[in-house]
Amino acid sequence: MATPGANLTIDGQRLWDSLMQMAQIGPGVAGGNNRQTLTDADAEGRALFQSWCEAAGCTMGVDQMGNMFARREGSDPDALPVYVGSHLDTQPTGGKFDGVLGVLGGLEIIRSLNDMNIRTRHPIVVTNFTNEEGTRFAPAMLASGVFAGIHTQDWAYARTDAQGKSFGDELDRIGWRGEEEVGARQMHAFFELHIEQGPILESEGRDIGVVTHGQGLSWMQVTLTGKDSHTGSTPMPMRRNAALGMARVLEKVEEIALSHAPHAVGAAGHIEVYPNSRNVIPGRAVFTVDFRSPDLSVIQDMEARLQTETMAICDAIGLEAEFEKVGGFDPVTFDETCVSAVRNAAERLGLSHMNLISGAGHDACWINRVAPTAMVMCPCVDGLSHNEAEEISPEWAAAGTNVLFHAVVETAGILE
Ligand code: HGY
Ligand code: MN
Ligand code: MN
Repeated sequence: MATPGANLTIDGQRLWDSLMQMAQIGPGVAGGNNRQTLTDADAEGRALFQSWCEAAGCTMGVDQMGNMFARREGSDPDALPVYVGSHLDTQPTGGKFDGVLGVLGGLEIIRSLNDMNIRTRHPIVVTNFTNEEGTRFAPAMLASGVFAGIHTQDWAYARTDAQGKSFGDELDRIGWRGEEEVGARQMHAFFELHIEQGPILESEGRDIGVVTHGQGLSWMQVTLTGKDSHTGSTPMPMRRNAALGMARVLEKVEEIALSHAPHAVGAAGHIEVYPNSRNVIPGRAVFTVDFRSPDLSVIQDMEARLQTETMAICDAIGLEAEFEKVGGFDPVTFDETCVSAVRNAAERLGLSHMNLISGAGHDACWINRVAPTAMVMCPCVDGLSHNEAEEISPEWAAAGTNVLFHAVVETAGILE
């Protein structure tokens, strides 16, 4: 097998045009995207992606979680395919590149191999995993989690959104429940290109992140129960204010994360108070605490202290507390051989690079359980993501995709 030459590069303009065209689907209100999973916009984005893949000569498979697999044949049909991909769903105030770059970067590899009439030994499969974000149906990385055997399909189908709609019903409604058994596919390797979603690469002036590890994540949903009562006529000592309890707990979340500086992080992005009426003291508060660290023992310590501190706060102001773990995964170490393929590609292409621990969760974190896996990262402006102002440069997109291209093709075996 040949090693890809430095002249093996993708068409950066075509990639950028595809990114901008996909960004037209499910537009946000501030220039980004709101293409949440299993919405009509998601269905539209899926259809566009399928049309592009079929135009590039791929055959499309879809599994029972709606995961999409666009296959380009190799010379050896029995060889396990090299998979490459990410996710097309976005946050409600998402950017144009989170996930999408990894899916359309994979498609650009197929398009470039076609242009150069290059055959690989192993087939290559470009993948779109359903519901990576976990914003509409918790947890994040739901469908790649079912694929990797972490969650059962029935449990995933029963997950509901804020309107009480179930994952399974919504998947059927948009017509993207495929026939394939989830997880039946065997992978030779899996590569995911993703924007960093943090400030390190840009501040270090590096083009490429060689992702050696992914930090672990804990999503703990906390329900505080007090008593609805009148905000005007209820004397202060008689109040059982669930929102006050939540505020004090969130202050403790900040303290707990900072006590494990510099790597641990903590916050709550999902917050609900009931009945959420201007003149009713909230009798119930429901929120999800998101703790992360590269060190599992730190995550466990933060979870334990959250419960201890919450109980003390509740005792002091007459609340009850319930805890439910609604998502999480242990810190991830990616496959040495795949990571080396990424690093060698960056070096061969003369791109500045550095080792990186992924701050965000990705489908690759679950797929790493069932196949040799690695990630490529490119910088993003100010490290900003999960914000409609998320931005990358066409040059960063092309550099990341070229590294992905070389790592995938080297692993798939390029024929002379
Ligand atoms: O939550 C995460 O890290 C990912 O963006 N779903
Ligand atoms: Mn993502
Ligand atoms: Mn995301």
